[in-house]
Amino acid sequence: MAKPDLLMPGQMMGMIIDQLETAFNVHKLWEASDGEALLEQVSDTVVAIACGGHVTVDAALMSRMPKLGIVSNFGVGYDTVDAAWAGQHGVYVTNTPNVLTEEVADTAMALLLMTARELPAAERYLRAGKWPQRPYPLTKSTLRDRKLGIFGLGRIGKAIARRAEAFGLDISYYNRSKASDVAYAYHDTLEGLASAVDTLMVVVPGSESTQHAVSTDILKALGPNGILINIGRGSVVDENALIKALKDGTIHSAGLDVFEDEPNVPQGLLDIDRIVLLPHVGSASVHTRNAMGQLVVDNLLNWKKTGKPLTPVNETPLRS
Ligand code: NAP
Ligand code: 8YV
Repeated sequence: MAKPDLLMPGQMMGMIIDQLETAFNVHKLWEASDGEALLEQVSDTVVAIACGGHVTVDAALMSRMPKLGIVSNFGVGYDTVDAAWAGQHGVYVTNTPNVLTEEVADTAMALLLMTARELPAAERYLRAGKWPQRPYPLTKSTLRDRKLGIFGLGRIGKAIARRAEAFGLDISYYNRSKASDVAYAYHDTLEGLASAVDTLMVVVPGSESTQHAVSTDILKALGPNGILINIGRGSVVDENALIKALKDGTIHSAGLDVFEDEPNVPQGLLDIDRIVLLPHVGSASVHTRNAMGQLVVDNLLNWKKTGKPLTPVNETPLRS
């Protein structure tokens, strides 16, 4: 029997491609010399899409595929996929929750420590041969006595909170709804949280409701001793407002793993030496990326076999 057609708009890990090719006829859009011609050729028969990274799977693309049943996304965040449209049109969207939670929480804590203690700048100082002249200056900030506010206390937010408890930090959070399984202090607005803490950890998904939620007003509420860490999505922070707040002392520092226009990082951020900038490496170990890749594959194979994927997103719940 002929294998069903699957569209892969952007390059994915070899272990994903190899496994999918055993069950699907995989069409690699990124390799096509004429992408539009490939889409013309396969759109009527494509039943599945496998995607990830910065590739957008929007209504315009999905609506060209009358037989589409599933979009399997590499990553727990799926802001690049129009899941609302998919839900309204009977198309499953799946993501990769849980398998990356602990890795991303490790990275978030590392980023917080690196930022508070200026560790990357101190390392650059040593490599530049400056240590023999004089020791690296004492850091203005410390993790000691910090109050950590978590914006997005979900799977990853809770894993960060567990780590932060061990570091002796006072923890509070803001979500749209109060979590029933934790005793951390809850704030029902982001402004309320930012006013009550000096360290804001962003770990919410990118969405219309979180777009530029971290604004000039939120940074002012965080205050001059404030540290902003963003491990969630670049779109959540107004980058221009952040650059201004860092330059004029509205907040003290920032550690960012995600940016508004990845992989482009604004010069205004690159120019500030004391802040810490990572190239979206929250989940980027071989161990965790393989686990994510396997879940992308398993969602597709399970759907092909049973009609149901393993981890559909909220907008596309399992159908009986
Ligand atoms: P999750 O379990 O769904 O948690 C998301 C949390 O955000 C929930 O507690 C949710 O609570 C809250 N939230 C959502 N929209 C909100 C809003 N408009 N206002 C306030 N709170 C809101 O997801 P997760 O697995 O922890 O992942 C979180 C995000 O981390 C992902 O979506 C992704 O963007 C990011 N991420 C980044 C990396 C990286 O490499 N840097 C890696 C993995 C994930 P309520 O629904 O109650 O509001
Ligand atoms: C991935 C992520 O790096 O899971 C997410 O939401 O941001 C990261 O784990 C990314 O999705 C891979 O493209």
